[in-house]
Amino acid sequence: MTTKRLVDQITKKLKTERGKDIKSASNKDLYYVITSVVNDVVNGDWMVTQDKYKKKKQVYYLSMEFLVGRLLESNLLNSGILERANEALLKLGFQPQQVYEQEHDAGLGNGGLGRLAACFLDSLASLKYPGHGCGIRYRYGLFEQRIIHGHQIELPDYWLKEEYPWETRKIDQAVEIHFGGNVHMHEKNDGTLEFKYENTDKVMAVPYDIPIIGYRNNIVNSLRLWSAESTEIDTDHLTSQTDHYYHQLDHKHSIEQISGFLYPDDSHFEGKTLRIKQQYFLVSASIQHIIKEYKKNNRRSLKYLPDKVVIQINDTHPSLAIPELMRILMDQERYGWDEAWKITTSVMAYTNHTTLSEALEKWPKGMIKDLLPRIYMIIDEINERFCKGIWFDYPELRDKIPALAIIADDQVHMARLAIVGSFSINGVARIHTEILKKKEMKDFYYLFPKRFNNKTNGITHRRWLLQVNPNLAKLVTDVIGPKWIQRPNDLIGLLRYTKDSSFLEKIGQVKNENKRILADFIHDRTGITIDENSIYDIQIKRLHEYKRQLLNVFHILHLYNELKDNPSLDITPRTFIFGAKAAPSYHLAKEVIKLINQVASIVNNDKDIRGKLKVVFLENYNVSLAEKLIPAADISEQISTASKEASGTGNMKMMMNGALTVGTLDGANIEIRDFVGNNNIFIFGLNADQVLDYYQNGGYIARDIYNTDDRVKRILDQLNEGAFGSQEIEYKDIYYNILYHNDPYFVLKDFDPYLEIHELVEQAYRDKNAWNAMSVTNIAHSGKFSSDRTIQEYASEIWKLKKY
Ligand code: 4GP
Repeated sequence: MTTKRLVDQITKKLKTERGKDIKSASNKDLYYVITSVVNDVVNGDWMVTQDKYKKKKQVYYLSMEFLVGRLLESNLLNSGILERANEALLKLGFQPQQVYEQEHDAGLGNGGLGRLAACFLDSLASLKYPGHGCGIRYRYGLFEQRIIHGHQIELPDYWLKEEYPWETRKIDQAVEIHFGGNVHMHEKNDGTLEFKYENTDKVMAVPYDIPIIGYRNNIVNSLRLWSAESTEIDTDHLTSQTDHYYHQLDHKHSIEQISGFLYPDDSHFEGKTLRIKQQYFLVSASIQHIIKEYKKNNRRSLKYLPDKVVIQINDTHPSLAIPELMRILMDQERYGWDEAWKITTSVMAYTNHTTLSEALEKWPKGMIKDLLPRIYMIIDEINERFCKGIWFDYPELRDKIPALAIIADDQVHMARLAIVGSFSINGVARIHTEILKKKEMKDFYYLFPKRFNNKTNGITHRRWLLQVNPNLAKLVTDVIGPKWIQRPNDLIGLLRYTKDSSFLEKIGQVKNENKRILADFIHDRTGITIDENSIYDIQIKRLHEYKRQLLNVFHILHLYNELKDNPSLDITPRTFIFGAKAAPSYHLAKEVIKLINQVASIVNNDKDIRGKLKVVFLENYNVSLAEKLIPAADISEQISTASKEASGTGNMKMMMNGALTVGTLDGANIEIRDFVGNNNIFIFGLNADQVLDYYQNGGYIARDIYNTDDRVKRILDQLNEGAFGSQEIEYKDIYYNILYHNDPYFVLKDFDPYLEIHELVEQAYRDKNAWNAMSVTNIAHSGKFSSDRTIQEYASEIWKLKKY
């Protein structure tokens, strides 16, 4: 499509679809019209793709979260018309970015796990793999964060207020889900058992499909999001009994609640009934759909389902898929237990995303029994058989049965269910998988060694380099050609330019330009003026104690104290930028947000500091904000307590954009270090073995550091005494957590090494040429962290999937 044709189409659609001409059209009108152009281009390919996939093996990625963000720009990019769309918009007198920003972020995820799912969809389609997402169409996405007087306030994110032009409602493919009721079992003449369900609550799951467009390959996969609606209202009772009418309306409302909102917890378990309803709703709808599709496309029995279908369970949230598939195979399709179990365990694969104990899903067994009686019976039987198997086949593990059983202490342990019912169990970075095997899931690894495998995470380089950093992408293409876009590993070709000073200078210029753009944005948003020549030191991620935003704040406070003592101290100016949402009920995390904001207002307004330090907390961190920040980062803060961050993916996005990592030996930082080498990354602090050893054997006393390190004492006392609070605001809880709960995340222990590494950062930054060379080395190695590599590994090693 030429630019001219595009201009014509836009003007025509403005008239026919929006009733406007170009003079009266708004950015919003243009947004809808261009979306419509993309949909026209894509719809044909979508049909053809689905048709072509019919005979292929397909993967279904079941996830409670898909954090897709905005889609227009990336859809234009993938369908190969971004440049012309930009030209057309400019010609018509519109700023492309302003038009793309009309789209509301689809915030249907919390953080890493949800964003990973979105990157995976992009890679599946771009690599021509038959793979689809199945999730929930929450009416409210992750809350919108406001900072008021330094405090986080949560507002509902009603992202569907305006029409969402990417989705298509498919009412004809709705399915019914049953909750509650009772199960009747009776023996049939042939001696087999039959299960009938009575008095269940029926919920209709209505699918909304979103196209997932492959990169310039005419492939369009689907993201299917289920919405909960009530089934037909029973009209017999409507007029005769008003009570009944109100009862029905209440009932309708409670059903719609199932897809009402996303739980705002990241790496944290909240055992609410509504949450388990959401989980079962997702898996039951998806599995019914998968079986229908299989039957439509294959004329063979479900015995062969594993040849055509693989289901990836994204964390334990969708692990009821295991008993649900068993239920359908046995109660509807009349398979016996053994055969059903064989099919199920050949279809299911499970990814673990965290070892944090507070994230472990454990449901009270009574809750599952009441809500999903038949599912409970099946889980009970899976458990019985599993425990018996251990008793007879692994007598050496008999003592451990209570710690392995799926139902224990009156609770259903979802990770155990997922492990027992899946043929593959993977962690998301090398160290994480090793911790699963050697520690968290040690006995399961002993039982099922072949099931465990590692798949280090990745990010889509199309969105996270090509789209968000066009100037860098162009510069890269200028020197190594465009092949890296299809084969991100080719970025390694950049290594040849790490000594080319004219190239390094250009890399520096691109970064400076991105920093300038960000400075303007920050000024517009917050009124804060930042020094474009300062080091942009960025930490953007969910707020969690283990991610240690607090360590970063301690560093800032230390620099502040030093400058107060000696205002003429010669330091390279720094801008510390944060973006982070805390779960609404996570008190300590919210305290840290308050602290960051308070430190920001003190530091930024202190004349003694003379602008050498600036602290910026950007509210409402989401995918779109990340897209603005990442291209401008000099330093990427990845400072989790070693052993706690399963992988991280922000670390990958930042390195791909030339930021240097300040990080612990945790998650994927280790693999980044292995590739770029110690000289191109700033590693500090305890390693995972040391941390785990302290947890197990003790030996760390936070108070000793407080007593011996004056810098630490000063900072903690300032927190405790309200030195940063105007009046009553103090940070006692943070103070107590460190000194009285012995600093569970080793902030004090890693404080000194962290300061030291930051001194090295500062020295390194003074030599721009050398800095840029390090930056290029990081970009060069970032291809290994493309989600194309990750998906390729899943496809060949777990899913056994062929490309279309
Ligand atoms: C996150 C992990 O914390 C992060 O390290 C990892 O990169 C990401 O999953 C994707 O694998 N976990 C979650 C969660 O988001 O909710 O458990």
